[in-house]
Amino acid sequence: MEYLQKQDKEVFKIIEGEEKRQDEGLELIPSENYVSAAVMEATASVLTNKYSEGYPGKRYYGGQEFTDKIELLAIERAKELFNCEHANVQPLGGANANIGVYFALLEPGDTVLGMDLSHGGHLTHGHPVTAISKIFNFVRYKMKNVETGEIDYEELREIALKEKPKIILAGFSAYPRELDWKKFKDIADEVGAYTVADVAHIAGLIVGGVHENPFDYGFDVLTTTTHKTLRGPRGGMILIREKGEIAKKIDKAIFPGFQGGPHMHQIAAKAVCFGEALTPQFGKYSAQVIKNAQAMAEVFEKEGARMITGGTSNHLILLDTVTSFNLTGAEAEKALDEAGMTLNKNVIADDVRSPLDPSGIRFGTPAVTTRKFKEEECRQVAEWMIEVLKDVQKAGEVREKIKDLCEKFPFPHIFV
Ligand code: DSN
Repeated sequence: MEYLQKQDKEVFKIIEGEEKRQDEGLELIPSENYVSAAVMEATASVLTNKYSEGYPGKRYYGGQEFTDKIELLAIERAKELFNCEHANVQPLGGANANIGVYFALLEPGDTVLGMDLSHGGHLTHGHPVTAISKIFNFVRYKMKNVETGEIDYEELREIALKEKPKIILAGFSAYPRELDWKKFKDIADEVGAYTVADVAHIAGLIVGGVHENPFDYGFDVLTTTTHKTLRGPRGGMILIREKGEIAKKIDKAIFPGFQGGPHMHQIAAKAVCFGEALTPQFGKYSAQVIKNAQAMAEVFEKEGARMITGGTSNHLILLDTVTSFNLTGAEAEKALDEAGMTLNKNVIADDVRSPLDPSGIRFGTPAVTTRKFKEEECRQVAEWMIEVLKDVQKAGEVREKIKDLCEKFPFPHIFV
């Protein structure tokens, strides 16, 4: 960053501070990761200068020789990764991807059946605080058993038969288990609904071959971000199983429907990330993410701590800190932050506390696995977490140990 350093020391110093924070602390937020230097270079490239409204071959500005090539390359790689016929790589984020799908497939007032926020769903699955909840009608399903994580598929079917949703949305941002894609698809077929899976959290696990792909069960559409387990730049994407009407409607909904010019530098970085995800190393990475999360869960289990669903089958863990350590989610987040472990407070199923100070925390292993942690290091991190959660005064002491560990595992810049 030599130019930035010379021209604007103020900004340079802030970014430098963030780099140090990322380097010396542990990133345990399950929706974050470290990108490769190649992804970063593409993100910082001259493509940031270019306007490209439209789609390859059909743009509203001149000078698209290279933007068309990069978008087509990203699309081809995305299709190969997820085994589908169409991809829209323009959504600026996961929320945009979900909203684009609603506008493509629904009329105002139509119903979407999605997962309850406190049971793991996402704001864009129709929480009343969102703008989309004023346009569409969102109804919710939940887990049947919070201790095992089993979704109440019978209730889901009953709600679907009663409410006649046009979309059944399977997906989550805080659920530590796998969903039964087939059950969702069967219920959707019974009521004539589209099947949409929001795989933002598990996209990397799917393309790495360690979680099932909803397209294998006939899902119509997948939405995702590109920066979580997929380990790419911040951004979103929509994948459509078949070329045809749904794909056309989705393209129109994104542009000109509700986005303007796509961010071509991000699309270039998405192409780089997809290239990385197509390598065999990525499959090993994905498998290790889950092994690492399960190693952490074992330590919490031995401690007798209460994890929502009793453990994890993916990259994340939800811990009830009030029951286990007599700390609210906000208190736990703060203490662990002071110890150099970044994670987030999170509501747990049917939480009686507010989202700003809920009953639990959410953490996971995508970033530390990129850092090359294996089960041994993850078990150690879980033990340090417990030490701090039992006695918040230990935060400073643990921070030093984490700094030492981080020195041994500097976050890597080159992956392939
Ligand atoms: N903000 C993301 C997460 O942390 O899960 C979801 O969009």
